[in-house]
Amino acid sequence: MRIFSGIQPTGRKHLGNYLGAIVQYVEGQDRGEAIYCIVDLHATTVAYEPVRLRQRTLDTAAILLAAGLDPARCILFRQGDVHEHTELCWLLCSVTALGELNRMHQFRDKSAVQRELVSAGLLFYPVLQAADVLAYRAEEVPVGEDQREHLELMRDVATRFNARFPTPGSPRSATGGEGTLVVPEHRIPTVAARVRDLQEPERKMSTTGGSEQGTVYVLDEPDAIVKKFKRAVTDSGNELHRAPDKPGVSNLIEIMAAVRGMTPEQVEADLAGARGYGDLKVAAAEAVVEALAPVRERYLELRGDEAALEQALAAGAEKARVIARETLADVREAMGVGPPRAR
Ligand code: AQP
Repeated sequence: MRIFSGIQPTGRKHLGNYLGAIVQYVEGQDRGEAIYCIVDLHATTVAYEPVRLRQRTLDTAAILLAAGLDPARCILFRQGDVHEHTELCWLLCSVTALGELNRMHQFRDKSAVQRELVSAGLLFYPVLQAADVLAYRAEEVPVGEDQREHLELMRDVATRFNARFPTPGSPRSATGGEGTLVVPEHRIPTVAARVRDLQEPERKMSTTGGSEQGTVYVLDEPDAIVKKFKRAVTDSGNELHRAPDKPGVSNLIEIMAAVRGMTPEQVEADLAGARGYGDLKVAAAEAVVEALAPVRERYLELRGDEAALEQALAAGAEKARVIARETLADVREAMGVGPPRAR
């Protein structure tokens, strides 16, 4: 089983990124051949500062390593170091429908808030994302719920490519069809797939567009985490169980379940003796502090050694390139691009 996922280098990774993606990445190392990419090229699709992008790439690498990624058990690299991603992105454009890109929620939401320029990169973001995954012929992509739409587009692109450019004898796709590209499946967690903003529980916790007080960062100090949970917006009533009209309480229960490795039902049963929302907030804060404090401590140790982080990313890129180069050669061959492949 080959697993691939990408994460943007925003230094301030939050609890949604942690539960929706990072925890799954760590667990993926035990289930298969895990490949994880810090997608610096994706981060250039909105306004950004070049110097900060480099810094944040290292921040993100340090967070991932602190959370438990082990370069001996996975491939961790920076997207911009493996040029095959951008070439494949261009080649996949030939089988990507413009209308589909225009309809993507993320494009619509993010383009609406760009003040100076809506870049074409923002529109093509999901094609580059498709290239990231398809370059490795990954079978599984761990992501949060917000990426479901992009995963569907990626599957359409791979299926369309295989149909448009058939190559006999190429690897079998995950869906059973023959083709150069593997059609991947998403892996969305069953609990906390969409962690919500603590202040605005109808919205997802988010790097852009969320509230500062409602966003718990992986690197927040324990006191700050406790404060944010204590101020979390809850709902009317005082029952400690999940319900569609209780997004705030449901969110806290799901967060607790995810960090404790329990089901939400077990959390609800444990809370049977609790006195109300105050107890729930304290219990959720304690559970999150317990999970994030060691990550923060390890991060502080790792982040100081930039040369070691750069070296780890470079070593990961070497390994990634070997796999991506092979796929690109097959894609070029199938599409009739460049000279025939020497075998
Ligand atoms: N609220 C969330 N709950 C669960 N999973 C989430 N993810 C993001 N938000 C939540 C998952 O985190 C992974 C990395 O996302 P990214 O690379 O897009 O990083 P980001 O830009 O910092 O994440 P945001 O917060 O989603 O940014 P905005 O809101 O600015 O677009 C992905 O697997 C994602 O599903």
